[in-house]
Amino acid sequence: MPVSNRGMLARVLLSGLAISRVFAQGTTTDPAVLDACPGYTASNVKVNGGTLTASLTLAGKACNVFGTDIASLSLEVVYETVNRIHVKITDPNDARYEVPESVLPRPSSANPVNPKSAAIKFNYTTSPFTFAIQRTSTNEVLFSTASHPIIFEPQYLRVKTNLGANANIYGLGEHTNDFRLDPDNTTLTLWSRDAYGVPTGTNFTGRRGTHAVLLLSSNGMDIKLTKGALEYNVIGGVLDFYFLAGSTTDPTQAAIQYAEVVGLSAEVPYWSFGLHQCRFGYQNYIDVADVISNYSIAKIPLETMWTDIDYMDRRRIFTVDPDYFPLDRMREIVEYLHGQDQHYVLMTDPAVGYLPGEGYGPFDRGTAADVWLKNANGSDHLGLVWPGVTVWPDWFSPNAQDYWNNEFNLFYNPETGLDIDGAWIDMNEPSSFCDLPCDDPFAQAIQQDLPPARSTSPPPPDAPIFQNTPPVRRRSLERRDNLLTPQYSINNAAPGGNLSSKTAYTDTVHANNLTEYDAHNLFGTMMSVATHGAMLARRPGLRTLVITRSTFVGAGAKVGKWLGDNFSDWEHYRNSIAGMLGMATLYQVPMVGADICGYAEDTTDLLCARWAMLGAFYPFMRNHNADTSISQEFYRWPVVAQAAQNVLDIRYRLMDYIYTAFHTASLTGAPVVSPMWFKYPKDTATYPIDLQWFFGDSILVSPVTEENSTSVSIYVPNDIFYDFLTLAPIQGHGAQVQLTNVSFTEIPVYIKGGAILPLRANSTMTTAELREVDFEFVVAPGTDGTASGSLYVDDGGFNTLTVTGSFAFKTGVNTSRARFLNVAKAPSSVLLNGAPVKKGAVVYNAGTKVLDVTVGLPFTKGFTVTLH
Ligand code: MIG
Repeated sequence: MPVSNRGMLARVLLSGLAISRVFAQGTTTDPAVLDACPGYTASNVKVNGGTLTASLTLAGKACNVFGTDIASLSLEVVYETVNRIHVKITDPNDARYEVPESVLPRPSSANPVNPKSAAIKFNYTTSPFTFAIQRTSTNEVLFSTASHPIIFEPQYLRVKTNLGANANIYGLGEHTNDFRLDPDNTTLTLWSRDAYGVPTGTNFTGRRGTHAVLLLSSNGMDIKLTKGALEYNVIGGVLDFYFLAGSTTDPTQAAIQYAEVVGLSAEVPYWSFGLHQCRFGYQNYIDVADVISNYSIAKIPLETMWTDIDYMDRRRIFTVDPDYFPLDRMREIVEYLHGQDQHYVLMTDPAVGYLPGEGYGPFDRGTAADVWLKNANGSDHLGLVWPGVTVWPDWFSPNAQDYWNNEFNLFYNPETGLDIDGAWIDMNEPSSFCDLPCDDPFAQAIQQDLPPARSTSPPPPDAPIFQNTPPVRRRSLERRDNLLTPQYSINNAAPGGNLSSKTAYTDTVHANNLTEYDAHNLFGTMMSVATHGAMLARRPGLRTLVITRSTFVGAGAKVGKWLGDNFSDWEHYRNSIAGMLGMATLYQVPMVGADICGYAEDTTDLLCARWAMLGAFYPFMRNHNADTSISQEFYRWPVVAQAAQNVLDIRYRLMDYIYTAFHTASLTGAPVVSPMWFKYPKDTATYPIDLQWFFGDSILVSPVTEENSTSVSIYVPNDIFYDFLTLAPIQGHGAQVQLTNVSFTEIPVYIKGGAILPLRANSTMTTAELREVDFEFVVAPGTDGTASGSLYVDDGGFNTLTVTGSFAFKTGVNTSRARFLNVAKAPSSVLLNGAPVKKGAVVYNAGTKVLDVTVGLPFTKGFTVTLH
């Protein structure tokens, strides 16, 4: 495990926000005891085309490890597509919890395919009942319960599959492990907590192909990888598996098939690929305005300014502090930003101050609409968050969306409030500061000094800002289960390990009678969906950006996320890559990034410089910082400013390339970033690599990964690449290559042979301006001498559909030039659309082998260049 417990312990105590196994409380069980359970016998097997059903009956004396074994179960297997088998085991006598369709709509299983045509097969034995998934083309067994009986109890389900030795396993939720998981000794616990958001996608690959498995469950679970096996230990719900065939040649297919189950990812606005600046701890409106000015003065393209909870009055959502962040001055800032084609994002937390009788509208209106999460006795469930004692919206309440829309409309109102362009949502695990037993949150609010007093005096209300800035352009539920402390205790890392630790109590009840025990892991995604809806409602037709901390399966269909509270250290710099790949490559949450330069503790100039450059190849690029850390805006150190300028020049020129990748992903599910093995699946040396990755299909990023170092050993597959800056060819040999003298203002970036890149000819200070810049096309032939690429252009998400149904956008831009790489010698003639080009329109560089041909035609017109 890359998370070193000892190192983390001090930090956990300091901040309480790291991912750590220090507090591990999970149940360990002798595997022999579980394997001695009786399992089930299948009977009454009925096969009807692509559907199989059976009854499962307990095959012997109950083992009752963590409750009572359920005597009879039903099995349903559906070949939903040629690549997907859905296997579901439920209790016919008890409607157990399942992830609601309203949260994750399932793909249809109404038209099963003929198993004969399927890429994977469901094989089974009846006595004992075991099942296996087998790849048709190779006979490889991908999943098999043989020799590990299924255990199915009210609050404990166990499925264990054998794996080959040294299996290549990726995924299993949000974590900070290596991208390739240690197959012999890994436990991943899926229970969202502050510092631990959780989807349940699981992918694994083998040398003979890549397939994927999704156990669709929002119940808490431990997934254990032990030598030769993968074991799910789940504390409720049903067994709801999707097996995806993936492909023997192209791992991307597994991601695409996963998208068919969980939904395609959302497109985000063009502007959201610009640079975002945030921090916790901007003291007042002058601070915020100064940062905007300073970016402009430093000529670093700040696209979007953010403000954290600091702006709130006593940390109450939907308010501004009248002295520190007065509304009129904040409106001035937003107006200024919009006037410069820049954007603004504010934090909204889910917890609402519990303030009866104080005239706090968000609380009073929520109470009137009866939207709060309830205790089993019907009273409001109280938590403790930033404003002190709080209630939480129950996203299952029929009134929750209207309530949230209305609050967004009132507070984020363009005429009277703060006209934000995107939303940032946090603390939605949901997180609570209340220590168990949380029986007097009011006393704890006093003890914990919530809301905290401000440590600075208020600024003058009328300070001049933006002076030196050059303009840029109810219910109680009968349930026998133990909802607070089930017998099987997952390895929850919150203090004490209790399920309710630092979150809402797991026996609280939602409007549809679901308990938080089952629905806990859905909270962040449900808040995401509601917030996305509220943003669309207040600006109909405008695509928006919502960035959340906690996610569940399917979240990417609406929102993006950041990777939570990291540290300003090299380990987190490195493991952010695996974190991004998990979300963007595997889970279909492509708009993702870590806090650049690090969140907790103090960054350094060299770490921040390197991180600015690494983070420019996260899809979501945001510098964010904790309240007690030193300032780390990119202009604070010359080396960081230079690094940021250099890399933003690359990122902005690539803007339409990555925008195209997002568009394609939203249509097909093809990932926007990939680990190396996705592109070179036959090359086993790529399987563990998680310090290099592909940004889009063709940009290989290989950052320096060690402190104070100017060298890095990178793997270059057996393929042709081109240096992004010089465009010179580099032949890879499937070997490590040592790069030296990589200065603190550069990052190694290569173009994979075979690509045509649509680049903007130069970068700009805003994305709005960028859209006026001409394109140039870089033709980077692969080893076979061919290249292809794609470019999607629209209005950037600003307009809605026009009446005729086509996007209204215009490009006044031209194609300035075409750049041909790896041209062995200067051609004797160059034709543009059949006619010889003027002298001076062709420039050949024998050193780099780059041939530039001036095109100068309207971008919307196609053209042909012929070289002889
Ligand atoms: O308890 O809003 O992860 O990004 O700056 C901390 C303050 C609450 C946690 C988020 C972080 C944010 C901070 N929040």
